[in-house]
Amino acid sequence: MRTMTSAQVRAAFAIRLARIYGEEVPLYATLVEVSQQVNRDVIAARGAGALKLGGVERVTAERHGAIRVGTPDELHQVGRIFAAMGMYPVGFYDLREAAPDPVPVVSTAFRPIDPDELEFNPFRVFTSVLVPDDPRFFDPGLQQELTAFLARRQLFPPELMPLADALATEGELPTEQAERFLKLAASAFELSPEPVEVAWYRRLERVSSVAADIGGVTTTHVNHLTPRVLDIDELYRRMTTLGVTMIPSIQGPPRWGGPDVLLRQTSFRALDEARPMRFEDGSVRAGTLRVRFGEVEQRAIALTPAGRDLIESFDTQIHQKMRDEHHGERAQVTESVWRAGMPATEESLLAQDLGYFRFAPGNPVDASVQAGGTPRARRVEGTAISALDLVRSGALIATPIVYEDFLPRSAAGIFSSNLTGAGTIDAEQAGTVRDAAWISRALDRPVHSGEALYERQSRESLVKAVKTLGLNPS
Ligand code: OOG
Ligand code: NI
Repeated sequence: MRTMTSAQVRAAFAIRLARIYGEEVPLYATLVEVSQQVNRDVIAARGAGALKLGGVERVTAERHGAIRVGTPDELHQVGRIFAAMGMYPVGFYDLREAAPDPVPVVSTAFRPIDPDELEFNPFRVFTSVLVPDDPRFFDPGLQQELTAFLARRQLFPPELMPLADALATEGELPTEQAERFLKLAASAFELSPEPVEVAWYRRLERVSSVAADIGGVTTTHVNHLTPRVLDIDELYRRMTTLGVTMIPSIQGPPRWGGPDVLLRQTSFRALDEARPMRFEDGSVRAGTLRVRFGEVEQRAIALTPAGRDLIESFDTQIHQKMRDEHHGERAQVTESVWRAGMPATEESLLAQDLGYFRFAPGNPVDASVQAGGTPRARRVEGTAISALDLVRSGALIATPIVYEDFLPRSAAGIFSSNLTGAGTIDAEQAGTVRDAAWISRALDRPVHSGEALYERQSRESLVKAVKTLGLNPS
């Protein structure tokens, strides 16, 4: 009997969503095409070095999706669907705290957590859940109506859920059932032809256009699907040359002349999409909504908590400099702050334990390197062996671990740069408590920490490489 594994279903699901999204948002095809041209050019110019953060097949196929749901029950179902495809919740993002444009959602991302699974297909989905009972956004009357509206709808067909559970438990399904799962799961994220109830949608939109996108309709859809590009500045230039209106900036850490870090993202502006609308007199007419956009991203090395703290401190410095002095353009100030404070090479990121690396055995080892032990550099557990010394002697090869997660500030920036209106918020009220533990309870599964996963990958690769070299950590 032919079967499909969870990983194969994940890869196929990413392709199906791309087909759906590409038909719905034609400019997406241009974005993918330009991304792939840029990737080919970067690989031609930089060779293998361009691919140390992921092989060519991985990067070419790599996408992240973004979806938005309304209730803990819907989130729970989403968790089952993604578990079927080997995708698990990682990280917690509170977009309600995002200045200057708070959005009434909290989020996590579903993704593979095992390095081999990520290399096979790294498809991930940024998933937001509405907080309809947050009094800063919704008054008591609206809270009640919204909660009742959400409780009545069903996003996923009942036939899908047992298929999802079987695939999650078995790790594979007979091909026919896997195909059925794929069809049902993908079509749940297709844009619905059902008319939008205009009065209800507009009421929510006055609070937040994201609230309207989630709670204003009885279905859900992919909000965006994001390809990965190896040079996002070049992608931005080429899209602009083609006449596509991009958001004004690239979000995330700057390009500054040293190693790129974490994640940089940009997007083209949300476009008018035709949606049938039902008006209060009962008539249905063609209308337009503007909620979906085309995002693109460049991924780089994952930073340790110390590395994250360091670049946070740059933001404070940049802010102060822009305020206190006439330093000129923000881009120049940013670059000078980064150049002054950030180690200029990957090796120095390793030396100061600011970035995560995985290790592989290099040249046969010279025993003398075992003695040293450079301060702050990664140690082989239970020994005085320093990974840095082994790397410097050529005994170990260190490769940066790619950042697989999201950045709360960029996510907020992406949300807000595509909003149709400012929305309203009552800052005097206390927010409803939502945290990683809440998401974990709603999903009935643990929410992983990205940092813990990078840390484990780094440590395990180090122990293995050192054993291969015959250094046997105790
Ligand atoms: C999600 C926005 C966040 C990202 O890449 O940071 C996001 C949304 O608009 O639903 O996708
Ligand atoms: Ni995104």
